[in-house]
Amino acid sequence: MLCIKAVEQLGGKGVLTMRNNNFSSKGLKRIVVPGRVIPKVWYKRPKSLTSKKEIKMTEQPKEVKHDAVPHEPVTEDIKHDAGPKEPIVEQEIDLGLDDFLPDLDMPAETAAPVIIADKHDAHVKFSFVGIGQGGCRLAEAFYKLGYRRVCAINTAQSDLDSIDLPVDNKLCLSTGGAAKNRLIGKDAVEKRSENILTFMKKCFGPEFDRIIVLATAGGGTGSGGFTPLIKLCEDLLADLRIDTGSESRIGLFLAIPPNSERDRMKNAMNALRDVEKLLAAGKLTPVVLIDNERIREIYPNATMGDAWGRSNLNIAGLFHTFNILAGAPTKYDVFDQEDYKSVLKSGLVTCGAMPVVGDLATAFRENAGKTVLMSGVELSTAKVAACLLIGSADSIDALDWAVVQDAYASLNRVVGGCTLHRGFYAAKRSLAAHTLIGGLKMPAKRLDEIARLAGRKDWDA
Ligand SMILES: Nc1nc2c(ncn2[C@@H]2O[C@H](COP(=O)(O)OP(=O)(O)OP(=O)(O)O)[C@@H](O)[C@H]2O)c(=O)[nH]1
Ligand SMILES: [Mg+2]
Repeated sequence: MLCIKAVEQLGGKGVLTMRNNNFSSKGLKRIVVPGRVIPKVWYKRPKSLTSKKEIKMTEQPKEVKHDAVPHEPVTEDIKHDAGPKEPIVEQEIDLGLDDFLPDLDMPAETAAPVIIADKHDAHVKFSFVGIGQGGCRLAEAFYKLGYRRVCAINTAQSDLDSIDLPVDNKLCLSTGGAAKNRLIGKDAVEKRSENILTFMKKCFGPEFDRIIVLATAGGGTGSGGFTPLIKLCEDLLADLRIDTGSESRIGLFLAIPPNSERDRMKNAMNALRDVEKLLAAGKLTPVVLIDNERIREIYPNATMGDAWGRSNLNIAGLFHTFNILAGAPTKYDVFDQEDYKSVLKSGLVTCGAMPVVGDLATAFRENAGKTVLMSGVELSTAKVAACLLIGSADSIDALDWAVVQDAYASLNRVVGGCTLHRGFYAAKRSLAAHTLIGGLKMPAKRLDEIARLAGRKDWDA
C-alpha cells in the first residue's frame, strides 16, 4: 500500500495522510475529504520526491472550513452519521506515475480454439496420426469412415500427395524419404518435433479422448518415426491438459510385413522390440498389430490398382464398429461404453469378424483365432474380450437362446476364461460375429518367425 504524507495548507498546519491504492488512469490519486469544500486542485508530486516524502500543495484552496485538528481522508463508502450532511468533494493528486509506467501492448484477443467434430456419433473421440506411407494410408481410411481429427506425416512429398486428406492435414518433414532406414525416420521426427507438435495441435483441436499412431514396421519413416512420435503425443496430451489419469491414452496400429518381404524383417523386428518395451512400460494402449501375412489371407482380392485401400478400410472398419456400437441402443443385450473402455486400456488388442453360418458354437470356437488381424496370437492369454453379434433383426430373433449361451461359453474357453462382453445389434446385413480381444501377450511364435527371417536364431537370441 502506498502511503503519502501531504502537507495540507488549509490555514492550519495539519498533515494530511492518505492510504489508498485507487489511482486514476492518469496516475492521479483520488481522495475524498468529508466535511470540506475543497476546490479542484492538483497535488503534483515533484519527480524528485518519493511517495513517502512530503508533497507541497501547489495552489491555495479558497473558502475552506476546517477544524484545528487534521483530518484523515476516507473513502466514499464510509458513512458519517453525525451532523448535517456535508458536500463531498473528490480531488485527484497527480503522482507523476505516467513518468514511470512502461507503455505496454496489451495481448490481442485470442480466438476460441476450434473444436473438430467427427462426422459420426461414435463413443470415443479418437485422434489419428499416420506416419510413413502405410501409416498415412491407414489415416486416410479412418478419415473415410468419418473421423476428422486425422493427420498424416511423411518424409516424401510425392507419397503425401497420393493421400486423400485435406492439404492442411498433411505434413512433409522434407528429407526426401527414409529409404527404409529406421534411423533416418527417427531423426526426421526428432528434428522437426516442434513443427509436428504444432501441426497435431491444429489438426486435432483441443478436445478428444485418445490418440492413435498409425505406422508400418517394414519401412524407414513410419518404423523409425513412431517411437519419437509417441513421445510427442504424450507432450501434446500434457499441453492440452487432457486428463490421462494413470493410464496411457496413446495407442498404436502397426503393420508387419508379409514373409515375402524378407528384406524388411529386420526393421520389423526392431520396431516390434520398441513396441514390446512401450507396452511393458504401460505407455501404449491399445496396440493393434496388423500382420500383412494374415491380411493377405483374409482379404485375398487386393489388386495392384487398389493395393491397400480396400484392406485398410476393412481394418479400420473392424475397429470402428466397436466405437459405433459401444452404448448404442438395442433391444437385446447391450455392449456398453465401460465394456469398450476396458478393452481399449488392456494393452495388446486384436479384432476380427466372422460370418455366422452353420453352428454358432463351432463358428466361434474354430474361427475366432483365424479371423483376427494378427497371426500367431494366443487368444488364451486374453484378459478381456467382446463378441458382438450383428445382423438383421429377423436373424437375431430366430437364434435359439440356449445355442447362443453355448456359443459364448465356447468362445469364453478360447479366450482363457477372461471377462467376455456380449452385445446384439440389429442392422441390415448378414449375421456376423465381431470380436475385440485385449490384454494379450505378444505373439511369441510369430515373433520367433520374424526374428528368423531377419537372420536371428529366434526372438530372444
Ligand atoms: N497394412 C498395410 N501395410 C502397408 C501399407 N503400405 C505399406 N505397407 C507395408 O509397409 C511396408 C512398407 O512401409 P512404408 O509404410 O511404405 O514405409 P515408410 O514408412 O514410408 O518408410 P520409407 O518409405 O522408408 O520412408 C511394407 O512392409 C508393406 O507391407 C498399407 O497401406 N497397409
Ligand atoms: Mg515411404
